[in-house]
Amino acid sequence: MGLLNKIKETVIKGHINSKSKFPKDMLEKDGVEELVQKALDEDISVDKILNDALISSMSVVGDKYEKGEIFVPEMLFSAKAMKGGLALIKPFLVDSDAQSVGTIILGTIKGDMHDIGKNLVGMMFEGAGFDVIDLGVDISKEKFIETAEKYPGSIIGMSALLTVTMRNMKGVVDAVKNSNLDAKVIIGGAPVTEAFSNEIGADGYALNANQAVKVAKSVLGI
Ligand code: B1M
Repeated sequence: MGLLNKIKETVIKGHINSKSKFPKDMLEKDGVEELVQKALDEDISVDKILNDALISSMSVVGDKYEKGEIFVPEMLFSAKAMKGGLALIKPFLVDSDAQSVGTIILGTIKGDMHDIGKNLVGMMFEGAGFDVIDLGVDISKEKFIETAEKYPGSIIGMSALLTVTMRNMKGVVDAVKNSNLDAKVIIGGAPVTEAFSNEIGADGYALNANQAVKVAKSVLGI
C-alpha cells in the first residue's frame, strides 16, 4: 500500500500515533502523526497529503458512520488522528511573513461542534496573509456580532456541518444586514450550498478552504 493510502486508512482507523491505545490491533504501530511525518520526509507534496490522504479519509469515516459500521467514539478518534496530521502540515500552509490583507472572524455556528474544516479554512487564511480571529465552535450570533464590532471592515466566516445548524447562519447574516456594522459574511461547510448562501443573503459562499480565501478577497475587492 502506498504511503498516502496508508495515512488514509490509519485516519479511518483512528490511530493517532504509535503511543495511542486505539485501536487495539494497531498498538505500537505507526499512527497518522508518524506516517504524515514520513510523507513530509519523503517530499510528498503537502497538497497530496492534505487532499488525497487526510481530507478524503473523512468522507469514508462519514459513510461508515452513516451505514452504522462505526459510532461517535470511533469518529472522534478519526477526527483526532486527522488533527494530528493537520498540525504537522500546518507550517507548510501558513506563511508567517505574509503582510496583513484583512481580518477574518471565523467560527462554527451555534449548536455545531465540528471544527476540522473551519481550522483548515483558518490555516489557508493565515497563509494568505489574513489576521485570523478564531472564535471556536458553537458560536452564537451575539458573539460573532460583538467581535465584528471590534474589527470594522472584517469578514465573518461561518462554518456548519449539520443541516440543522446551518439554519442558524441566517440569524447572523440578518443581524449584520440590519445593523450599521461594517462587515461582510461568507459561509461554508459540507451541507452548505451556493443556493443556500443566496437564500440567506450571505455575501459569499465557498466550497473549500482554498476557495474561501478567493471568495473573501473578492468580497473585499482585493
Ligand atoms: Co459528525 N456528522 N456528528 N462528527 N461528522 C457529519 C457532518 C455527518 C455528515 C456524518 C454522516 O452522517 N455521514 C453527519 C451530519 C448529517 C447532517 O446533518 N446532514 C454528522 C453527525 C450526524 C454528527 C452528530 C449529530 C452525531 C451524533 O452525535 N449522533 C454529532 C454532532 C455534534 C455537534 O456538532 N453538535 C457529530 C459529531 C462528530 C464528532 C465530534 C465525532 C466529529 C467532529 C470532530 C471535530 O470536528 N473536532 C465528527 C466528524 C469527524 C464528522 C465527519 C466524519 C467528518 C467532518 C470533517 O471533519 N470533514 C462528517 C462526515 C463528512 O463530512 N463526510 C460528519 C473534513 C473537513 C476537512 O471537511 O468540515 O466539510 P469539512 O470542511 C471543508 C469544506 O466543507 C469547507 O472547507 C473545508 C476544507 O475543504 N468549509 C468551508 C468548511 N467550513 C467552511 C467555511 C467557509 C468556507 C468553506 O467559509 C467561512
